[in-house]
Amino acid sequence: MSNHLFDAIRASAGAGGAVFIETADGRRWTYGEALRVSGQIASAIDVLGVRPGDRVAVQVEKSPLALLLYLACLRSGAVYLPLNTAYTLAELDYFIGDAHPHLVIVSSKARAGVEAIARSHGAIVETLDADGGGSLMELAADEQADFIDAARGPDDLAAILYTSGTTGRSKGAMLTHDNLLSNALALRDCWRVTPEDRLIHALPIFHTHGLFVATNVTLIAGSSMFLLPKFDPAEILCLMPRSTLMMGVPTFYVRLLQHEGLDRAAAAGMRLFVSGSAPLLAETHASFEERTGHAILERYGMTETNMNTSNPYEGERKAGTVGFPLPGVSVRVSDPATGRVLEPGETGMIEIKGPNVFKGYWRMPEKTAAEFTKDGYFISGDLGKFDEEGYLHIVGRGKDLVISGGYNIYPKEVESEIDRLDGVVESAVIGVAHPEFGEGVTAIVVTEPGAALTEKAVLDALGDRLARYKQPKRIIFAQELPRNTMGKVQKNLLRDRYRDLYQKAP
Ligand code: MCA
Ligand code: AMP
Repeated sequence: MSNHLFDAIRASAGAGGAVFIETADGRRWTYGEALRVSGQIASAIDVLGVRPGDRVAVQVEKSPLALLLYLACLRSGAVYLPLNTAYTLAELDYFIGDAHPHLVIVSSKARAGVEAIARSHGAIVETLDADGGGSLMELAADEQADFIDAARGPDDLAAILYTSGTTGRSKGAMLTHDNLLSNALALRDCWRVTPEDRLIHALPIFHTHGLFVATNVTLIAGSSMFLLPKFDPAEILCLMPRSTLMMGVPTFYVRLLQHEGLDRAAAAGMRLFVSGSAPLLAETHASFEERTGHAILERYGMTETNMNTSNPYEGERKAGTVGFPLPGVSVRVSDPATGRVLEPGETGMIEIKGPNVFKGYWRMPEKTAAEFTKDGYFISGDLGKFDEEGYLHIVGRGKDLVISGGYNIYPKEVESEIDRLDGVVESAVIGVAHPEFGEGVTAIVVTEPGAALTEKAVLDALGDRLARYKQPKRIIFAQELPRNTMGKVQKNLLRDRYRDLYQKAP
């Protein structure tokens, strides 16, 4: 019996004594220990009644055990469903109701709130805390480590990751064992990751970037990582002399550049800096190279497709581009109106096909069908063009999406929450250039005559409805929203009108 992804991880995990994870306090987890403990957790999950194909929803703080829980789910054949720790109970209710997990794992302090929601959807709850406490590890401690991994083929589901939906509600992207394995192998080879590498891991582990790109590549290369609970520039600068690799969103690099400790000496031992999840400004790329001597390598991916393209390891890492298609991945630019595949220099819809592309949206066959072309390419919603040298440039988004600090926010979801408030006629949520987060979520709100709504009142009302990063940085009240002759709100005009909102006065 084989388990497609975990067998490959096991084979590349290297000698049992090699270090997989080191935490800031110097605690080390070897690959041997990771195998043993993930086996115990897999046994505990089995005892709790989780069967292959069942979903296990996980909303826990980042920690080594949280990663071993992910491995345990792969081994038990469960479908791992990570959830942003910032999600409110209202948001959690939707995910649990939609995915119908058998088991929900949260921190001990969140248990009381989540229990009723889970029970109403027929799920059981266990706990896992950042310090290793909680009921799950109590159960696992009594279990054997020699768990027999469930048989899972390339096409079986390994994970569901929710992506924000253009129509408001999130869609669960179903990712298979081979989606994850093929991508990890391609990235390991492209970025020349070896057992000698040590990654600075400061990303959250509930999204593709921190969970699959950073963690799966480490596992499949048999390399090691410093696992940090969150991004802290001073801590990262301290770790650089003992590290070789870092992966981050553009905000990481903007914040590192604000730190006076960032210079050539600090980064001398580093081999590679990777950026993704949002556009890296060419000026950030240039400043970083000037300060450290390193050209950041930018790559492009999506939850639905994992990684699609990457700038080269050897050869020019062209600022403002996302490089070439990964081996085995086909990327094309098409005319959205006619479907004609465009020539270099022509801008159109970026479309993707390959072993990296997901199986579809959980229980949404029509939405899935709508996102693919007749010949099987996934329609990304990103607009781009290839240049004459074959580098892909992302020039805009065809989808109404705000990316703030690497997190995606769909305006419709925020607008729906604002529109339900008393005194609100309508609202438009846009992304406005922000020096630190790339884009800042901004709401333009039209109120009923005489309504006494204030910016603070709107923000307070959103407090327990939307995760913090989705909440507008500013609320602007307006008499009306600009509309075209079809009655559609002209967000481009609003983006233009408020484009300097977050720029500091010179
Ligand atoms: C925190 N805040 C934010 C964000 N993060 N606001 C908007 N956007 C954000 N991303 C708020 C906090 O709630 C707080 O608000 C204030 O900003 C300052 O918090 P701070 O502690 O400074 O923030 P932080 O904890 O340092 O977080 C910033 C961060 C973090 C490090 C950039 O957001 C982050 O780790 N982002 C990475 C996201 C990521 O991994 N994306 C990958 C998705 P207040 O003061 O009002 O309370 S995967 C993906 O996109 C695809 C597949 C791909 O290609 O990778
Ligand atoms: P997500 O839904 O979190 O998977 O985010 C995917 C989206 O992030 C893509 O469709 C792009 O719009 C954006 N994205 C990811 N990487 C990059 C990049 N390097 N440059 C520009 N946009 C990016």
